[in-house]
Amino acid sequence: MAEQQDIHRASTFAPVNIAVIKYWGKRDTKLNLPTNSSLSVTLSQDDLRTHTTASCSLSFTKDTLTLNGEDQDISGARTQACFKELRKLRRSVEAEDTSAAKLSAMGLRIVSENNFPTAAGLASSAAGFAALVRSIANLYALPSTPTELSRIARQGSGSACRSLFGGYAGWHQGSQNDGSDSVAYEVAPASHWPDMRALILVASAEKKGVSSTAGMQQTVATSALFQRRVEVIVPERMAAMEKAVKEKDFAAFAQLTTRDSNSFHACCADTDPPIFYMNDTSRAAVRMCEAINAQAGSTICAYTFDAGPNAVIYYLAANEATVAGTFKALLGTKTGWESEKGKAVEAAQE
Ligand code: 2P0
Repeated sequence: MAEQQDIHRASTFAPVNIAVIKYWGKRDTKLNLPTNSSLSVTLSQDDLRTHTTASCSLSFTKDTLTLNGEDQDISGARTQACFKELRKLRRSVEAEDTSAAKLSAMGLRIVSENNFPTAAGLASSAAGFAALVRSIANLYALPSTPTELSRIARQGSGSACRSLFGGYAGWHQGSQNDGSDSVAYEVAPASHWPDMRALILVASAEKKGVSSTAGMQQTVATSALFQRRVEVIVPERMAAMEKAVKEKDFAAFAQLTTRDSNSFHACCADTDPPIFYMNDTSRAAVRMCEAINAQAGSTICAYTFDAGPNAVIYYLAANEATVAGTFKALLGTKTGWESEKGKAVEAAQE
């Protein structure tokens, strides 16, 4: 009988993050170095997250990755860059401690499960690469901080670097050509502003038409609005957004969030050929948000849209009944909001 080889294993969860100051555009497509800094809110792990188990063994003859039970192609440069960087760090651990098992030389088996629609504009790659990197870092017992891991996860998918942090996370665009300073950082932990809530309205669970990766570089190459966005608008908004989060100023947070979403989608429309991620259903959510705020006489909800038609509505727990209640009352009666499964996912931040 063949000798049973040891299997080493580690698991982790990584949450979805939804940007309130958007990342859109790269100055280096290989390293995923962005043209502007960004800031996001990490959603509760219970509701939208990737669970990943990384294992390695001498009996694994090659690296493999399955997502929701399906084998994935891992030959792409992004996944390979993550594997390579993590193995390099493990090799330094093994060089320092010669009694440490030679895990870096073993095949890796990665098994991931998302509990939300993949690539439907719900930042699935963010949670996916964050979970992949952290599970392998745990498996390799690397002494790395979330910031160090964010540098690696960024190479998998830009927005993934922010999913290494809970709560309110920023991503410095950085200025170094090697990407060493293009890392995520904590703006504030979730406990700082725990009553923030996000309601996710799934307008479509279909895969998006133009991928973020391709779309953003079309914008960089062709949009005239884009220059002003990265040079003036985003730097000002990053500072204002950090202040709004630190001061727990919801009205300022909301105004910056909606304006930045609209600025991002305006740059998409200004791309040649134009890119449209929002649809009529998305625009109905914008109007609904405005109507709720007008009725309340103050800003109690904010919308934001990523590279897809699904809306994310931010509000505070005290306004749950007014904001989430109004949206939920309309779900099921208004066509268009239901995904194939008729689902609106509510994600409460911890
Ligand atoms: C964001 N998005 O900040 C923005 C807002 C979409 C709209 O990050 O090429 O999947 O893998 O670095 O991270 C989507 O871009 O792109 C994204 P890659 P990614 O969340």
